[in-house]
Amino acid sequence: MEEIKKILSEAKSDIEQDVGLERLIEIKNLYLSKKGKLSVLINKMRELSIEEKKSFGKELNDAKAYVESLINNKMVELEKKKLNQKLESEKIDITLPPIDSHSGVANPFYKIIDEIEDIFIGMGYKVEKGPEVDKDHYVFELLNIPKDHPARDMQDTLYIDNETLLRSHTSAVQAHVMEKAKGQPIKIICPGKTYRRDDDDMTHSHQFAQVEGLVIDKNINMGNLKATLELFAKKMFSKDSKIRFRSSYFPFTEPSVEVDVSCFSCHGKGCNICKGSGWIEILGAGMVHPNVLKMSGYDPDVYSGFAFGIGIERVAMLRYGIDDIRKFYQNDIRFIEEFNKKVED
Ligand code: FA5
Repeated sequence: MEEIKKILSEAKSDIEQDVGLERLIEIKNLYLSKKGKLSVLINKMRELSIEEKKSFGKELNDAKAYVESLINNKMVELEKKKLNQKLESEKIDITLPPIDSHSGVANPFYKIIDEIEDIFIGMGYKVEKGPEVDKDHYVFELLNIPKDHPARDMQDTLYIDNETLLRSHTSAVQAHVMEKAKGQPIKIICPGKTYRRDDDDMTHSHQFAQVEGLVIDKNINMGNLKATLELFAKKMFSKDSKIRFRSSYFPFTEPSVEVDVSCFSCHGKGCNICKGSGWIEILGAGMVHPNVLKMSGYDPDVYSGFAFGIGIERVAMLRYGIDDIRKFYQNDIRFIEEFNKKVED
């Protein structure tokens, strides 16, 4: 009995030391394994009477159970400690300011296209797409501009070979859409990039974008065109901005007009942006020429139509007070961010 008490107190003091998990398992083996200090005391039973065996056996079992419970409690305590240490080392201070990160923003150019599309979709237009690298046939021939026509000089074109070119206007899409429509009514817009050998300045770029519009049906007239463009201008700019129609010439429309909007910078007084005129030209338009209708399979005595080509960057410049078209293509992140702020406001 004395020995049980002695071993028990040894075990208690061993367990109470500042031990780790590994050492605790060693202690468990030291006292409770088959050859452990407490387990081997069973051999003493042989020397005892039946009565003594009973009380010694009980004392020994109780001692083993006690040591086991001490070890289990210590194990729970050590695991808790380990978990707390882990939590402490992985602690996140949610009060710290976030790391400054730059997320990408859409190029302003696409935001303007979205805005223009929304306005025309609201008027019942469908959005079409056409190729940027196109055939002379679609960019010129089907638009009433044959090979030796002087109107080809109106747009200095970038050719890839004799027949293939970078489209100089989105009007090329008119020809594609009419070909597909096979004599049926049309009401589409087509936004896209265009290319010309123009000299770059504040309002001109060799690469720019247009939105083409085309409506063909019975009884379409110039009044419909005017109302459509006026509504577009009112929605895109303020109600106060002024619009001016100037008669013009395009081989694929008759009559033809150019449409100007009052200059955003000088409000019509004249400045270097509008070259002193007070106006900035944003689009060309007109009634689809009977030859164009005929070439694409429409009877001009039954069908008529109007078309327009809007300069997208010019619209963006007017709408958001951007003074130089070249900023759209320089990819300066400061400009893109500043522009996005203006759009969100
Ligand atoms: C045309 O391109 C005709 N296809 C428009 C048209 C369509 C007329 C349908 C009739 C019917 P124009 O060359 O004027 O027309 O260009 C139209 C618009 O594109 C201009 O008003 C202007 O806003 C823009 N634009 C033209 N050249 C440039 C350039 N170099 N840089 C930026 N914008 C330009």
